[in-house]
Parts: sequence; structure tokens; C-alpha cells
Amino acid sequence: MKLFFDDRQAAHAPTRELHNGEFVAYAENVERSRSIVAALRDWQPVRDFGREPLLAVHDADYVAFLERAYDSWLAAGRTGDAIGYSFPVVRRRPLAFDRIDAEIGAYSFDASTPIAAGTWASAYWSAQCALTALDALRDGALHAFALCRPPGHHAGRDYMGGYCYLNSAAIAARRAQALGLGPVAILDVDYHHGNGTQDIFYDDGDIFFASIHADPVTDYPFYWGHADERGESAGEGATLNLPLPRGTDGAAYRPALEAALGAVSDWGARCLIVSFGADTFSGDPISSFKLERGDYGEMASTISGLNLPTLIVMEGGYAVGDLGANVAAFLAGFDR
Ligand code: OKP
Ligand code: ZN
Repeated sequence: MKLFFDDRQAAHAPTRELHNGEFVAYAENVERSRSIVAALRDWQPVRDFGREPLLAVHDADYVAFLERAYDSWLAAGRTGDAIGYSFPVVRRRPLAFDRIDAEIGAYSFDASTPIAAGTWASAYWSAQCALTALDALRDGALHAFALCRPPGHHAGRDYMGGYCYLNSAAIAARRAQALGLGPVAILDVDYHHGNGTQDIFYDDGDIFFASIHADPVTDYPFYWGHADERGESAGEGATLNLPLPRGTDGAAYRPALEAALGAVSDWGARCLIVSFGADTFSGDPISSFKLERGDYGEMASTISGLNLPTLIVMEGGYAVGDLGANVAAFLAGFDR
């Protein structure tokens, strides 16, 4: 398994997030990547592919906003992390905004995605990390792991949310297509629904998106990930949502994974991108599934049974003490 990470991804360090009515310590902290880096060896350097692959997924005005948002915040006389407090219900009209508070709300769907001094650099290098790992597949590797941090699957074409700014899995998927590695399927096995990835490809019949996640009736991100969301127009049928109840354990997870993989295979994928979250773990502090470490190895060997070139992109996972070992167990399952 080829492993990729760049230290610049550690610059992003918001101090707090709004959680159930209180400000609490930011769960998507730098200790997460440290735990994963320490659990594995032979990390390879990340290369710079520039902005073009980012702009193949995200709107140019959104990317420009991300890059200058923290400076706008400081220019407005603020201290601490930039965070929105006003969100336009179903978007309103495209408007020109004069204040950072208006912009930050219009480009996000929640208050768990503050912008700190190092956010742009880390989001940028997180996306480059996925692109570098993808190149390893192009060069003949069967599996590659991108330790993306911050994660990406909640970020859409022009919005951030859920600790995500740039959608690394989607950016890699577009590049995989451009490199002729497709048809590309994305399998999202984070605890939370990958709403950003779903939105980006919702009307696109050329990229298949399957997600197994906590039922949005009970869990974040609430407004996406219901079983009847199946894609639209040219993308109709190319989105598959498999919501599972809170308390789901390894045995109950398995049939959903088999269903998702069956769909990926029937659809004719030739390249797979896995959005991997270790927040399905029993000990995860913000999630409610009951998977154990041993389940991750099994999950990975089931996925590798498809025999497809596979890029694994890190998404969530907040039980920092177990995170490195859980990720290592998952990755080891690909080489069994
Ligand atoms: C990111 B990833 C809950 C506040 C919302 C955001 C969770 C983002 C998860 N009270 N928390 O999918 O792991
Ligand atoms: Zn998650």
C-alpha cells in the first residue's frame, strides 16, 4: 500500500466548533493525522498539481473565497477563527456580498467548518495528496492511500461544511476520468453521508456514487443521504444511498457493503475511490455505529475482492487513540 501525506495539511487548526448548542474543542484536530502517520511507515511526498484539478470540481469564486476568507476576516477586525452565523435558506439569488459574514454563510451549510489561518493551505495540500496518490494508480499501483486532512466529502461545488473545504475524493475522481482510468465509482463508507460528493455528481451518469452511512433521519447531515435519492437526469440511478440505523455493528454492516459493491461492479467501474471514515468505530465520540477494529480488515478485503485499482481517501474518524490502529487495520486488509 502506497501512503501519502504532506505536513502542510497539519496547519489547519480551528479551536472550536458549535456542537449541540455549545462551543466544544474541534473534533477534526491535527492529532488525528498524527495518530495515523505514527501507525504506518514509508510515507511518500505529495506533489503539486496546481489549481486546475480543483477547478474541475469547485466553482472558481468558491475557491477564491476559501483562499482569502481568513484575510477578509482579519480585515473586518475579527480575531480567532472565521465562522458564519447567517445562512441563506435554499441559496436565494446569486448576490454580490460586501461582508465576510455574508460570504461565509453563503458558502457553507453549517457552523462546524471554521476557517483558521492555516485552513486554505491544509485544504489545498489535502486535495494534492489525493491527486498524488491517484497518480500512483496511473503508474500501476493497485492500491494507494491518501491521508486527506481536512476531509472532503461534505464539501460541494461551491460550499463547505462538516469539517470539509475541498472535496478531495471528487477532485481525484475527475482526474481519474481525465487520465482515462474510468469508469470511476466512489464508495463512501464514512459514518456520515457524503453529501458534497453526491451533489457534485448527482446529474452525472459517468461517475457512480454509493454511500453507506447513518440514517439522515437521526444523523448529520440530515438533508441528504435518504434511500430515495438516486441521482437525476443523466445521473439517474448512478447514486446509491444505503442508510443504516444507529447501533449498526460489523455483522449488520456487511450486507450493505455487499450490496454497494455489487452495484459498483454491475455498473462497470474500472477504478474505485473509497471515501474512508473510521468514525463507524464503536469508540467514536461523535458517531453511533459499533464496528470494531477487526471489521475494518474484513471490510477492506471484501472491497479489494472487486480487483479494481483503488484509491483510499481519508475522511472522518475521531477516536484519536484508536484511529491510527483502525486505519492501519483497514489498509492491511487490502493486501491480504
Ligand atoms: C465529518 B465527517 C454535531 C455537529 C455537526 C459535524 C460532523 C462532521 C463529520 N452536533 N458535526 O463526515 O466525519
Ligand atoms: Zn464522518
